[in-house]
Amino acid sequence: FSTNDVTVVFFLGGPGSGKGTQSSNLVKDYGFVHLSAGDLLRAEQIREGSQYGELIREYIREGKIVPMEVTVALLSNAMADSLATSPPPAGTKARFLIDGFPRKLDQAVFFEETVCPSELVLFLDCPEDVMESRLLKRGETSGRDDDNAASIRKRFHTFVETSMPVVDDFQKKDKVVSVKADSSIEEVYEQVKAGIEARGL
Ligand code: UP5
Ligand code: MG
Repeated sequence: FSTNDVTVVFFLGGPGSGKGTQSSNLVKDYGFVHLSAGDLLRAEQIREGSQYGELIREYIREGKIVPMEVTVALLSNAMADSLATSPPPAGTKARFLIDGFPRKLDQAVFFEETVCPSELVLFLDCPEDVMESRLLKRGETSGRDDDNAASIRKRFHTFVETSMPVVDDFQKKDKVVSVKADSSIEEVYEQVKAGIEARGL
């Protein structure tokens, strides 16, 4: 597909900051197509015949970042599929909300060079203790391999060491809309809306 036909917004924030939750709102109100890198990896992990199943399982449990070739291929395939099955109305661009990616500087560069540059980066800023209690609570029912105390600690470490530098880099380029994410779902969403509308999206 041509990058002229799509608008890409990256949606970043720590584990449990609320990316998935807020994405549903944004899909409803702004016509975004939501692509969660984590969801795509979990689907690939259980896909029959996948050569990456074991690798993905191991990386996710350890809170490590899966080699980007795998993730970028899943994302760009999902974008192409979406454009093929539900193309945007004539004269409009498809809007992709890419949740939980890029998580490492080289991934950001690689994606923007080989797939599509981003228009904006939406960042949910949430204290670790709030994210931790949300994830432990979700872990009671989520069935996610990484919603346990040990994996959560590793995910936080990776986020601080490896993923925050991506946000900081986009901030230097003035592409970030940052929203405090420790209030209610509704309150966070009001801030998200105000932030992206101020940027003309
Ligand atoms: N909740 C949400 N908002 C709330 C609010 N305002 N008030 C009260 N509760 C709130 O929310 C988490 C929980 O909190 C839910 O129970 C929700 O109801 C509640 P959610 O919206 O799911 O938060 P989210 O930020 O999406 O959390 P998630 O756990 O999905 O974040 P991660 O970034 O950790 O997970 P992801 O799926 O993106 O990645 C998982 C792993 O995949 C990574 O650790 C990594 O190993 C791998 N990965 C890669 O290797 N590469 C990638 O590019 C992407 C992922
Ligand atoms: Mg999520």
